Amino acid sequence: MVTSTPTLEPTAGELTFEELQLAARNRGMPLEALRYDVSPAGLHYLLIHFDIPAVDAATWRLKVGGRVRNPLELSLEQVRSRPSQTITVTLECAGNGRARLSPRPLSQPWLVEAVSTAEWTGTKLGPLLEEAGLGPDAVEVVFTGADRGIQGGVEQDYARSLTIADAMRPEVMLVHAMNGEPLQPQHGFPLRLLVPGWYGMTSVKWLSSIEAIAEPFQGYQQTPAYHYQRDADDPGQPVTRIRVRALMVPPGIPDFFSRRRFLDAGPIQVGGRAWSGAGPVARVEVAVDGHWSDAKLGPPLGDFAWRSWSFDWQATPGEHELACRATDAAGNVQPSEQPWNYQGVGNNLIQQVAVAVR
Ligand SMILES: Nc1nc2c(c(=O)[nH]1)N[C@H]1C(S)=C(S)[C@@H](COP(=O)(O)O)O[C@H]1N2
Ligand SMILES: [Mo]
Repeated sequence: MVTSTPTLEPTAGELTFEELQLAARNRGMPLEALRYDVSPAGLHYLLIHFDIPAVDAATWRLKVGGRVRNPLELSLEQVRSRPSQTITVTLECAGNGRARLSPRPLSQPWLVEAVSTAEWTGTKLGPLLEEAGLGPDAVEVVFTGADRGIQGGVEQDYARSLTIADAMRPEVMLVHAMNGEPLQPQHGFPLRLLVPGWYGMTSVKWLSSIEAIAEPFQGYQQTPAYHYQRDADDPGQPVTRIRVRALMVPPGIPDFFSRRRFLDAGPIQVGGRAWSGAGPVARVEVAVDGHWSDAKLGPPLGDFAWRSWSFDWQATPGEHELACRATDAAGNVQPSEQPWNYQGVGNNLIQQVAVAVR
């Protein structure tokens, strides 16, 4: 085990060079791409903790082992020839919105653009685990990627676990294709886990092994990472499902440097997407200068995909503030004040967009 960067305390200071370095590697989805039902693969956001690993598809094998009766070793061809399904799934990074927290946890400094939707093709995980035959003492399944690095002073392969019950859910898949093409290197080629409805960290890329274990997994990315903590000493609660959120396609045209929005007076349709990992989106509202009205919901794209919404606005000259907020079927609604937590995860503050109407 190597010790490098110690735990980083949140800062109220200027953006650091290290954050810029992460932001330049891990792109967000430009918000104008909220207009697509399915994000073109080249616009899908990216979050890569370490380096994109070099994987040779010809020699790559998926190992399924640990507390199982029949350990398996599968080639990519064997995985691809299993029963296949394609589902449209919205992924969002748990750190989305982190950059606006104050003090700001030092990590990937997302504003709000760490969300995208793709059509993922692969095979259900459950039947594969049944073939391997989970032992009676198995309580969790650990998914390990081929990428290795150091975080929080701990050298590690990127790894996360799911309980057996979560791993057996019918929507949990091993996916080898995105938008009808083999996975691109940055999205986990040749195979990744996909856990619809959960924040992105759960969908382990560059999958190399699946291991059933008899005790809850204690790897770095499981704990302490991805917990809602008050401070460094708080064990916190694990981050799981995506919190409800709506975002809008930025209206009008931007100023190059500030990204401030300008538009012409008259009728304009404001629109965007809304999603939740806790059930379908039930309602989206738009506020113009603090006055809320219901937006129109578009057709659902699937149980785990964002939903479009639109709102007709008669734009009048002057400065205006637009906002949008979503409510899911479970009754969760976005907060109007920024909640804070030590890792800066699970932020779903209502988005506000200032526009100048001419
Ligand atoms: N092996 C591995 N899997 C990983 C990651 C990683 O760094 N390594 N990042 C996770 C995080 S934090 C997110 S948000 C999603 C991002 O998936 P994408 O880059 O395909 O959008 O992948 C997850 N899976
Ligand atoms: Mo993430």
